Amino acid sequence: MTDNILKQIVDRFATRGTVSEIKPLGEGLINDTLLVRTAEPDAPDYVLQRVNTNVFPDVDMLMNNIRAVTSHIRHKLEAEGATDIDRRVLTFIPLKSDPDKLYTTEGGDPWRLMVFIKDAITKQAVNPASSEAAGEAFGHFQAMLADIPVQLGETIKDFHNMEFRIEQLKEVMALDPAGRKAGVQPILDELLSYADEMTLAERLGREGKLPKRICHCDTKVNNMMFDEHDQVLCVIDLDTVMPNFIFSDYGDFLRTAANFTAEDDPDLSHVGFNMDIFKAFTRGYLRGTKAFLTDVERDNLPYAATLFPYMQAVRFMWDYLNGDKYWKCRYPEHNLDRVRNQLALFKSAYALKDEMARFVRDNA
Ligand code: GN1
Ligand code: MG
Repeated sequence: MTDNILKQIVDRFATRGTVSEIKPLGEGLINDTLLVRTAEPDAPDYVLQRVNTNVFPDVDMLMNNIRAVTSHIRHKLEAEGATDIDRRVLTFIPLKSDPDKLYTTEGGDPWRLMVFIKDAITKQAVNPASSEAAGEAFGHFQAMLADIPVQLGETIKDFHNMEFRIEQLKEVMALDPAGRKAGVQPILDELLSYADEMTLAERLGREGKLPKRICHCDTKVNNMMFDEHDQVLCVIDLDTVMPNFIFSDYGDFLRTAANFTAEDDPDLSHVGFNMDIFKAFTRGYLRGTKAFLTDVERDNLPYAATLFPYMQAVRFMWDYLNGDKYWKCRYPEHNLDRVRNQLALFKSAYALKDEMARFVRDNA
């Protein structure tokens, strides 16, 4: 895509300043993200993002959710008397032609623009101190959204529904479109042997023992911005904010932060569940969610810590068998390395469940 077309896209939005440079930003696996620099020192820089409509087919629903969430959080922060609000919640820019519209389809695909948060740090890994801050911040994020006055849409249907993810894997196994199944049969057998146990959340939900709350649903370490003092500024990447079991936000953070290595490290001797990160994050999360967490939710936090590496292994395997259509892959077996990594992380966490349960009990 040429700079000129990108500039035309940016020009649809009610921005300040003149664009001086547009360049790639970050490493998201789903949407394409660019940094838009402006020439004037007093004009903000922006983040331009193309929404992946294979993943998010209903862009109106998506942007309505995002508008509801960001304005609700902004009001909460104002009411709390928070300072530096522009760095603590994302600001999406409306179109010049329609102040109610937060995306353009100039050039064919949907694009949106938000203010680039200045002097913020994103991390691929955290230490115990920043982990505790993150736990409290995600708890606080859920608490702030507990009374959002609108019903949010499910931007990806059944996104963290473990029963659905198992069915999806079984479907692709039956079709085997890429002819890869025979080569990974032992891993499939191992994955599916945990299926009953790992679908506990859906059963508890059906029995009325587990509520759905507004969750972020992609609480990876790199979806959070920190300031120069290691304090969490804000949570980014709001596409998946939707009603879900709270396990989503708790479990997915630990999946990335408590792994001793990256989710695609092919060297499994590096993979393992870091209890120091678990303890720090859990302490922060229990503090941030004190006002609303139920006993069933709290007692199942160790299950949630195992659920997300498991779910991610199942999802990566689904994509591998399907011929790598969902996640960007840098080499042919990239998804399979991700599967092996997440399965190893799952087993490491699984072996620590009793220790986790003791910690949660003692710190509740
Ligand atoms: C995707 O876009 P990104 O990298 O934040 C995925 C997450 C996975 C993650 C694995 C909408 O997140 O659910 O955990 O990749 N998001 C979607 O790297 O599927
Ligand atoms: Mg991201």
